[in-house]
Amino acid sequence: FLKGPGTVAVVGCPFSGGQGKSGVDLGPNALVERGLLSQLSELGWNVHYEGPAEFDDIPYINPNQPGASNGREVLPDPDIGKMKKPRLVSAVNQRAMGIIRDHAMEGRLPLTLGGDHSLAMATVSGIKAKYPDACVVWVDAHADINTPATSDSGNIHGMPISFLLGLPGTDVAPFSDWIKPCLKPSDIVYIGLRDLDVEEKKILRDLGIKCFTMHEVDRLGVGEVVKKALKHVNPKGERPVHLSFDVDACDPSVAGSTGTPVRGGLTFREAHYICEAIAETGCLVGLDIMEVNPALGDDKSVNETVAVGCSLARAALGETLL
Ligand code: 6HN
Ligand code: MN
Ligand code: MN
Ligand code: MN
Repeated sequence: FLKGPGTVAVVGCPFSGGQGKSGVDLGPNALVERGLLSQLSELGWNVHYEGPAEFDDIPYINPNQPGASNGREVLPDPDIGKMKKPRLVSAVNQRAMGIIRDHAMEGRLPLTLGGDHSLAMATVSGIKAKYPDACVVWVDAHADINTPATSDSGNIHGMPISFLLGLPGTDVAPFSDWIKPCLKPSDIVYIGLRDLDVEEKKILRDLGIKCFTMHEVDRLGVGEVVKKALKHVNPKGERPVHLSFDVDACDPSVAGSTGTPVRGGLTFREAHYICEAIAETGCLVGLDIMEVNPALGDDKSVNETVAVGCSLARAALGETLL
């Protein structure tokens, strides 16, 4: 698979429907306007960008969002069980999955800019379509492994992993029309966890999913954590790696402009080290930078969070300190 800078396909996904706060849909443009595309070119990548993905014509828009209908027909999107905006989230992810899969099929490395983390349904499904043996490194304060039944919030950005694993209760339309359970518990490793729902802890333990919480980062140091994490999912260094980075993995003092900040997170260097170490493997085939919300926090927080989103992407795509 990909070694060294080739073509990166930047896929902006301006989408907030997997959670309740508006503004995360502004993340992709904020990252691009900060200069991400030219920064990646300077690293030697051939940068392919077609503008943000177009979701406005998907008819299940949030009826509470002012002006969101644009005069178009709005189909109702009542909850399915606890899931909020299920038809919208499914339709957006189905479209994004096609875009990401096609870029991967063309040999490009998809860099998906969120948008909320429900979009990982699309990114992981798209990467797995091209690289069936891919493993996933999930860097997040949260495990995003609630099922529609275990979720307290009903927010689908807390559920993508349960759909990708095909856990009980996820075989439900409209998601089941297109999501194929494509991950095994041994295909994923978490780094940075510190805010898990009770039911999520039970799922993680029952399935034996490898987790390096902030407790392990504290005890072992980030260098050892990444080494062990990669040894778990990619022991021979032969598997393609997808990195899904939720910026709320970082401490709020580093990336505060995000919808579900949790204190006690990764330092600036720890977060970048994870990306640098994955870049060094030469195995990266897909990258997500998720949950940057430029509508939250003061100007300083927004500026720093957007800058960190860019610098994490650069680090994962090979930027070195020397
Ligand atoms: N994220 N576990 C909580 C929930 O609502 O299910 C939080 C999820 C956060 C999701 O940050 O991508
Ligand atoms: Mn997340
Ligand atoms: Mn999170
Ligand atoms: Mn719960």
